[in-house]
Amino acid sequence: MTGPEAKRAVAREGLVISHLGKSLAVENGSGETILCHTRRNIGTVAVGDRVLWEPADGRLGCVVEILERRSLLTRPARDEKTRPVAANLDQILIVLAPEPRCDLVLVDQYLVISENRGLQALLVCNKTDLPNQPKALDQALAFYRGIGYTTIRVSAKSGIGLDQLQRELKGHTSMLAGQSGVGKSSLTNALIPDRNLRTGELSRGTLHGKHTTTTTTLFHLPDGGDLIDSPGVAIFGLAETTENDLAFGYREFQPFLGRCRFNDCRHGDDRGCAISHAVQNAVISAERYERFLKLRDKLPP
Ligand SMILES: Nc1nc2c(ncn2[C@@H]2O[C@H](COP(=O)(O)OP(=O)(O)O)[C@@H](O)[C@H]2O)c(=O)[nH]1
Ligand SMILES: [Mg+2]
Ligand SMILES: [Zn+2]
Repeated sequence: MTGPEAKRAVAREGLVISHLGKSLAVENGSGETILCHTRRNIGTVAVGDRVLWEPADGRLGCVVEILERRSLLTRPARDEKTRPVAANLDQILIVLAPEPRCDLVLVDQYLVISENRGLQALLVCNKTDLPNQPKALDQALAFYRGIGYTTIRVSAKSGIGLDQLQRELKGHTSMLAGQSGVGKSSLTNALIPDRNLRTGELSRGTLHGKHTTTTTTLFHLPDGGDLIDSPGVAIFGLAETTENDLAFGYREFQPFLGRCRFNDCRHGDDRGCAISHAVQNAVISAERYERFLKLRDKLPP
């Protein structure tokens, strides 16, 4: 056999669990990790991708095909328009904490992406062991619960709430999202005790000695399900989001969409806007609406 025939004969399935420089760590059917390079022209491989790979020299391999994706999260990139971050997710865990101070515009942004990609979103409030729990954070959580999101209070440090979190993760591929320092890597550590991940130090970090997750990595949870931890704040942006997507991403706006006087309503000070009318009647939260307008004005043209 020659050409594609021969290649197909030895290609096998694997799961991409992380990027290591220019290589990929691919897990085979027996749970072993094979360092792979990627054949050119197959597109950019993401953590969570199911792929076909072929053995190369020694313990190395070559990824030859990306199998069909259930979902794909991307982030803005300099040269390309976007870059894939994680594939085949079905759930996003938005992690909040008393410190660093909670950025609700960022929370809304994650929720907009979740709504538009059909991903479940869970709000996880970490560091509940700290004595000082800001009232604003509790109020924000109560608000999101009120519009139908599941919220969980946990502590990676004391272990509070981790059993409930584990139940929510079972059977899903979930990704941790949230500002740097909220405790994403600490939660990964706590959920996967036999992994010794390095977590950042908010207070003790020095400029260069700061340990943080340096690469997006997929972990298998002991009770079932997979968890992806990724460094950085803007793990995914609104690069591919239109104004319509944004309004749809505010789930409590959905019943009002299509009811504005004008088809091209931007839901600002437009006449006959059903959304701003709902805000005036306190059916939609004014603060959420303010954040919607803020994000609307930040969307790329
Ligand atoms: N008190 C307390 N501190 C925590 C908790 N989880 C994480 N931290 C601390 O918060 C800092 C940032 O944690 P890290 O996991 O690196 O955050 P990441 O940037 O989101 O991955 C570290 O100093 C952790 O020790 C928690 O549940 N309670
Ligand atoms: Mg981290
Ligand atoms: Zn409108």
